[in-house]
Amino acid sequence: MSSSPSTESAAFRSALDVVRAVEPGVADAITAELASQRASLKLIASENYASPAVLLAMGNWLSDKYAEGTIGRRFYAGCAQVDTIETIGAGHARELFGTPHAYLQPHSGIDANLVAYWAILARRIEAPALERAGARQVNDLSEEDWSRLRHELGNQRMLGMSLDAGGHLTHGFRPNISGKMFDQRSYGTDPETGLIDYAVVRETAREFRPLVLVAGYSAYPRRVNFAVLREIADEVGATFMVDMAHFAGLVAGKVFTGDFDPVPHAHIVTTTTHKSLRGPRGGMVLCQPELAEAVDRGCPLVLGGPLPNVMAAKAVALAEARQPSFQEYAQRIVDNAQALSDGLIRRGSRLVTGGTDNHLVLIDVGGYGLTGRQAEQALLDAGIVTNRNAIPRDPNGAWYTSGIRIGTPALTTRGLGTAEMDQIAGLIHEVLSQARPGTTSSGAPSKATCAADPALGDRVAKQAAELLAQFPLYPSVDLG
Ligand code: DSN
Repeated sequence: MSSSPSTESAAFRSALDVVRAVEPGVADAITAELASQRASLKLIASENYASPAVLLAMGNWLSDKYAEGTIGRRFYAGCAQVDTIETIGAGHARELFGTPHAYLQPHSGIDANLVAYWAILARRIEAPALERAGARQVNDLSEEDWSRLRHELGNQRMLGMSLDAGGHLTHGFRPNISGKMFDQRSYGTDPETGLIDYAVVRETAREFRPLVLVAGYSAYPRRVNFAVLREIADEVGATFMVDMAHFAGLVAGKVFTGDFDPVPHAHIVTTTTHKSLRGPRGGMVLCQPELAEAVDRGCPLVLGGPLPNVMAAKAVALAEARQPSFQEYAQRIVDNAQALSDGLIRRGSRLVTGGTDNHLVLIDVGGYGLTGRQAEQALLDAGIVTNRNAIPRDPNGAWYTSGIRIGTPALTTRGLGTAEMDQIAGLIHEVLSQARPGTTSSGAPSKATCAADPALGDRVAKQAAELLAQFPLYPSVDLG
């Protein structure tokens, strides 16, 4: 059952009136944010629009409650309602993903990954060390055993996808904490096809023998065969972890099934809840029973106190994702990404891997003679919101980059379809083919600036606005 437009408008208006009475600047910024989101052609692959029910579940007194610990085992009294909410949310997650255990407390995808790494280390390194020493917990260890265990915990190996191939910072990128917690090595993609070469992953795993094999991506436009990766993990004795933050909605919506669904293949799966899954900003961990106890200790051993109001919103979003309409939505995300990709290729764009089979497309803007930073700016000036992203073996590095990553979850929520995606491909191509690399104030070439025709930018922005006007965002919310 869904609420009526007038109820939703009244709810948001009343909430804003209450905020405005205390700090009008904040109420005005919230109102302006809705106007800005309504006016933007949002192609950021990691963003979406949560439903009014999800948004409203977050704004209440659940926010006041401390609830460290886990369901039925808290470090604070008075957590009955938080237990109820976390139980409902975890139940939805278990049913939706077909997983034995779900942990809703991580505040973000990075936090979820840290909880997972901690749980793997706790289970595979700490628990056997305690057993060997006849100790119940680390505080019982002798100084010598504790020192040996700390050394062991700090010297385990991780094999993950490299950042420039589309992996995430937390998959062992050296500057990130994951690259410092673990002795890490990366697998990339094939220079010809741009695809993961499973034979190379196998070879690297055999040689490196990681404790943890990580799969998942934030900028890889293809499906991943998790069955093959699990086989590799088993062969070398690694725990197989999948970070499905980007494509959780495609798993929930049964677009990725069989070998391409990570849940039956991985020992542990992490995700955000706000990308293609369309919930509140936050994270979640799903795992096999042997890791459940260690995962549940995530707070307070890794995380700060859980946010019960956000867990309430996660529970609402997971209930929404169990509706049959979510499966249609997930399929439309991929149909739209493929229409966008086809439209770009037809017009001459160079795409990493030559297309997509998920929710994102990675344009190699070197084909337009631009850096990612220049392309991002030219598109923004034309009302198209994207983000620059490194491409495999990027000649411009991680800051300027040579790629533009675009994704369809948000515009699909808004109702745009494949015909509109083709129009958008036309607008993107037009802007990028007209933009030229800029110069610094002294006239030297600049990787950061671009020279674009303002009249073209204005015309494309107008066309984008006309397109968006046909697909109102939050049509049930009228702030007056
Ligand atoms: N920031 C997310 C993304 O845009 O993919 C990943 O952390």
